[in-house]
Amino acid sequence: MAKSKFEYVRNFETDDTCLRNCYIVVRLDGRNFHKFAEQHKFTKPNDDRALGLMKRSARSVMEELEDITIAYGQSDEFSFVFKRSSTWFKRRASKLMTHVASQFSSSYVFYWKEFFGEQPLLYPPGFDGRVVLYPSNHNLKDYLSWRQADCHINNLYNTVFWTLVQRGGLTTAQAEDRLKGTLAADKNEILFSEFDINYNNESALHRKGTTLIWEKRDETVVKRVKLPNEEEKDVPVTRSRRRVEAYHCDIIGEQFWEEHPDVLEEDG
Ligand code: DGT
Ligand code: MG
Ligand code: MG
Ligand code: MG
Ligand code: MG
Repeated sequence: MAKSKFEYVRNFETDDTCLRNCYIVVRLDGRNFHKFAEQHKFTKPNDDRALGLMKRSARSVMEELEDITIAYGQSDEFSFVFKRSSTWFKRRASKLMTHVASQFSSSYVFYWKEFFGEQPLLYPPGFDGRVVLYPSNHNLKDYLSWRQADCHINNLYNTVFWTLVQRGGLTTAQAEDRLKGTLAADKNEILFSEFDINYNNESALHRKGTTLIWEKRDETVVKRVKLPNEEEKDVPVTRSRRRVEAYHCDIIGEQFWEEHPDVLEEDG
């Protein structure tokens, strides 16, 4: 077929193929969620409806898109890791990132009611996306550790801050002042000695964030089969099914990776 004289404009497209052998990480972050949380009356410091909706939307991303092996989320962000051998969309960064962002955003709106019930969604939320490549398992684990450490630091701060305000009767300015220059140990001590709260017993979802991975589970269903003699019989059929499982555990240490060796591919 003859090409039109306009065909050459294609050559203006830039090549954004991701380097081979690298894990492709797409991280999304809610746009101006400071305001979004205020307007939708998110509870402080953590709103389990909002976190549940983020997790549900991330699950939809993993189920609808190919080659994502692990996802990690906290607050208004989620990171998705494509396996290093993925050839989905020829590894084009813009295609991968925009598919993740749009699938996540539409899911966030689609599933809103499941988590917020009759409370209306007041305006369409948006999420930014970025792509980062990691060449080794070590780098990838450090990336995920960085996000989980961020979750920990913010959650410890927010937990003490809002406890001082909500239970201690401090103003937000006083709570801020009180926490200036404090270390993690000081914050734990305030919670423990003044409010009888052991931070380690707080919700794992809030302390550790959400990790999603694929897992194989055996599922047994009863099937009605026809025998050669035309009789019918119920027989149990066991199938191994892949499904997305959620964890709220430490992923900085080695234990998680030892228990889930299929998440990462061999280096080299
Ligand atoms: P950005 O990302 O630059 O467009 O601006 P923000 O406002 O989204 O800033 P970011 O992403 O650094 O911080 C996330 C905001 O979302 C932060 O202000 C707190 C809010 N947020 C996230 N999860 C919760 C929650 O469970 N409860 C409440 N009350 N706020 C939350
Ligand atoms: Mg930001
Ligand atoms: Mg944000
Ligand atoms: Mg954020
Ligand atoms: Mg098309």
